[in-house]
Amino acid sequence: LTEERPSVSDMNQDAVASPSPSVSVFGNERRWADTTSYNTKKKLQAWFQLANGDWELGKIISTSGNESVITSDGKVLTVKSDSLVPANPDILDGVEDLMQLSYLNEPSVLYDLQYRYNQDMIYTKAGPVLVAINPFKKVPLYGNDFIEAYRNKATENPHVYAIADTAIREMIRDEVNQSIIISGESGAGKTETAKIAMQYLAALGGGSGIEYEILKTNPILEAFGNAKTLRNDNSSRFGKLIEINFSETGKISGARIQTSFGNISLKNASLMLLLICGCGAVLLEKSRVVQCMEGERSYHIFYQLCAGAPSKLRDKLHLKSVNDYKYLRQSDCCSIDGVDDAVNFHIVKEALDIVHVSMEDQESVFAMLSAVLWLGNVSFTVIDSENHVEPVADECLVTVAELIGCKVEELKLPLSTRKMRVGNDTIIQKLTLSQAMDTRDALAKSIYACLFEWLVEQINKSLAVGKRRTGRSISILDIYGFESFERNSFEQFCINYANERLQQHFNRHLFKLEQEEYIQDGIDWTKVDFEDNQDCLNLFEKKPLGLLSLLDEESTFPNGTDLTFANKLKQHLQSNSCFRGDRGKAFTVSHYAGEVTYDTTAFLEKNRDLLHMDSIQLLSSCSCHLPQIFASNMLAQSEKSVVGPLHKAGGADSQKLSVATKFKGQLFQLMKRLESTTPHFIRCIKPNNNQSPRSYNQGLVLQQLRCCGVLEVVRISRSGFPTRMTHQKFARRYGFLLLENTNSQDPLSVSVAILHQFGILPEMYQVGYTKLFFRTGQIGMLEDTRNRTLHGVLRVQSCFRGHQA
Ligand code: AD9
Ligand code: MG
Repeated sequence: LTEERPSVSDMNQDAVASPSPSVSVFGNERRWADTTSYNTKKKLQAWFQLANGDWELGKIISTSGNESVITSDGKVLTVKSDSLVPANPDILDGVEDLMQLSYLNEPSVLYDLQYRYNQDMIYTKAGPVLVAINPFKKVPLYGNDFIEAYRNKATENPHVYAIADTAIREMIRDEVNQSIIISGESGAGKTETAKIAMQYLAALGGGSGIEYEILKTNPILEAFGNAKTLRNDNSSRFGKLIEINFSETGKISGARIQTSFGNISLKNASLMLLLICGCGAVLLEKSRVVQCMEGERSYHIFYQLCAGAPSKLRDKLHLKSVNDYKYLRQSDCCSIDGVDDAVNFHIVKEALDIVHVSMEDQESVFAMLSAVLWLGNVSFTVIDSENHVEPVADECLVTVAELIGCKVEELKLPLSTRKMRVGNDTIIQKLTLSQAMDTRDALAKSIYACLFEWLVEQINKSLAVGKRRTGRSISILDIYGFESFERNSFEQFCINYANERLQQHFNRHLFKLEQEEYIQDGIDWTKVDFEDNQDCLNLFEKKPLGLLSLLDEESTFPNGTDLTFANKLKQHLQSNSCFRGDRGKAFTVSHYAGEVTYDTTAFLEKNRDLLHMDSIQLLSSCSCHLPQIFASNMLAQSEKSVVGPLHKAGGADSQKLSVATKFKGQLFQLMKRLESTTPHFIRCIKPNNNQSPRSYNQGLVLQQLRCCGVLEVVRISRSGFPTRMTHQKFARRYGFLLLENTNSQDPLSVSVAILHQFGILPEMYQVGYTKLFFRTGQIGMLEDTRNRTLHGVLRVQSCFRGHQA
């Protein structure tokens, strides 16, 4: 090591000695910097910022006054000394945990991630959180050999497998359900990451064959719930939580699983078995069925069906090609590079077989899809001087009627009229062109959304058949990330609200609860501040004057419009620091991840999401195979009457939960479930906006790191004690490793004896009233010794049995 390359231990001392960095605020931007001014010593490496915002590494040649001369890439530059940011020594290049960095600042973190990314090491730890950078290409990190390596703890490289492995071990050790919470922007790799985690859980918990079925739910859910967007060719347009249940019952084949669990817990050693899977889907983006932006597509399944259906099915469903359908044609994008829709159709069909969706049900599903497509082609003619319309009774209308199983006249009725009750009388109102088209589209969206929910239900039923729901579970959450576009609508409003809740969960776990626990247990600890987003959540949730309440209120007014809604927000929320009313129909929310301006156009309509009674009646009475799903779905909603423009007038229109209220309910359920689990967080990062490999855009990565709180986590974890265990548990778990008997049976005395025997340094742990607290990495060594010892005992035992035999 040269002068400029101090050893790692030197650097770590340096890290301990240097004050911890803090967040400073520049306008709305949070930036990271070490608080002490950097001692601009000669020969030291430092980061300086280029005009485009990127950071570059240089070496300081000299410093005089407030200016330093540095060399970088053969160039000599003069820069302001206080703009320099300290760089880590080369020996810390590419460390696998950001916690190991001596200087924790933005350019150093960016560089570490980039250094690793360039070598296909896409995973990096940020203390307790796993950062995953999307490689946008195949990387040689997966498959059985890797699974084996992580299962046997033969490697410590950060990986999704390692997170899944920890989840399993902690589930067994602590007897607590676990969750793996995956977040990130659209296209960052959440869904792929979720699949990789499932792969590991399936491999370790498998044996009954059900794990194969669980993996097969992916192509089905993706076909029906994913679509090509401008950001991601396979974008999930719904959020999902997959719960994989483990049980102690059941047969297990061979000793493989025994060994993998043998060193975790002897009690459960031989009886672990992956059992059932529950899957919940929230807020499917319905509007995509009838409309999507240029260059985007509707749900994959439509294109797959058109391209891959065998001719017999095509005839039966009157299928045409993609370009013949208005819903699919309108966005001017029918195919995806490198994707064969026909081949994928067969994969989906096979998966449906595997999860036991009967042939008859499958055919009904396809018939409904075809009906949706044909519905989009239904056109209207004006029938009177008041611009009232009627659907044209052509091939389209006839085909829809045939597919859903009703008479053409029965279909015509809700597409041209609307029944309304005024007092005790029912009057029939004729529809104008735009009303009729809205009704047609609403019908199509409803059919599709119900179909999707029904499918999820079928999958869940199939995976749960005959299996007891016992034992513990690991849930994997793959939900849309924070979205901020040029134009943000109701969908972004809901998505960002959900992310605000998830961020709070993340904060609570990693910062708040953590620190509260230190204080409660009376350990020596200086409080660290973190960004709390409670104010923003209040802005959404407060009653009666929060965004959601005001939206629902306005949605119930017959005369409410997007403009009156926007005005109401400005009237009531202007004093909230997270809110700003903008010109016209827009308003801005200051989210944890940045400001987003929402355009309220169509907010009320999307929130009401009306399907008129006439349409509901049609869907519940038609003779197609699935009327019960529409009926049960609709009735369940209409019973909980909340919103409907004619509600106050006692109209016969549908009265059901608003979309925002339903979404909030689902979100609360989700949070409740997550709160009862030990969370493991994976933050996915998109390195560029072009979905291309080997391209790393510093600014883009930095913005995501800031959004998801990765840097704060490292800061807190570095200064905190992330591992903890009660005195009892610690004594019970490691007490048998003691070489000398302690005089006392008291758990605390036993614990202290263990700490001494293993030479754990005093600054590496703290003894609380009820628990022991450790800095990162400390417990690992103890666990290893424990596992090795237990493994040795098991081997000796089996040898002994061999001898006896
Ligand atoms: V969205 O919010 O659903 O629009 P995701 O789910 O975050 O988004 P997704 O997992 O779909 O992103 O990843 C996008 C694409 O990145 C995938 O289709 C792959 O082509 C690519 N990707 C992501 N992760 C990996 C990986 N670990 N290895 C290889 C990957 N490719
Ligand atoms: Mg996804």
